[in-house]
Amino acid sequence: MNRILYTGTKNASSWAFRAWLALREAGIEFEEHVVDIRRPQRYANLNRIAKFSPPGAVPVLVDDATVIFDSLAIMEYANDLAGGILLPADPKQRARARAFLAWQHAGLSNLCPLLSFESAFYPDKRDMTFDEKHQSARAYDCWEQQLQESGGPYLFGDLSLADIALVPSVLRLTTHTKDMSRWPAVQGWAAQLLSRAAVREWLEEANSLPVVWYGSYLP
Ligand SMILES: N[C@@H](CCC(=O)N[C@@H](CS)C(=O)NCC(=O)O)C(=O)O
Repeated sequence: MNRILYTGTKNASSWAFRAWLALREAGIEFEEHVVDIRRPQRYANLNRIAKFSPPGAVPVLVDDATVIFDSLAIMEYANDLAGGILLPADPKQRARARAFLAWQHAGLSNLCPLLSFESAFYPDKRDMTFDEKHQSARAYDCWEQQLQESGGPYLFGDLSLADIALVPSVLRLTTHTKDMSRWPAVQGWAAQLLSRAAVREWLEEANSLPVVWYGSYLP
């Protein structure tokens, strides 16, 4: 077996985090190669990735001769290798879980570009804009309802790819939201997700790195 996951700088690559986490939660063995995606070395490093992976981005999973170059595809592959344990067995619930994955993959109502993953690690957080508050409240309402329907502790009862895909967003949104009291189930779910061993392992390393600052963070 020769399975290599090319990931990114741990406080700067939410897509790599999702793929890495899905493989870890699925119990799949892999070798990890961290690609430094901070500027300016980002360009040379990603050019090297582009030699074997068309988008020239991370994450990429190279499983023997097979190159899987998108976080969502890697997550689904991790689930397949683990016999489907990371998606609900019921087809309707599985489709709902995939809808959550797709929403996240498409940028979560444009919240991800506004509040970058990097910003989750800034020691001082700016106030959210009106639009960010509105969009994040919409996401929280939806997660709250889903958690109430399933009874938790995760969105579909057991941990699934839907929860895993949302970890980076949960981190960046909850660290910017001053009052979560309207969403008690989301608060419990977020605490449970962020305390998982694999999540803590990634975040411990991410927190030890110098922050990756973007001037565009300030409105
Ligand atoms: N849709 C891709 C997005 C991957 C992505 O944008 N990765 C960033 C790092 S988190 C990257 O490598 N960007 C380089 C680029 O797009 O030039 C996925 O889900 O894997």
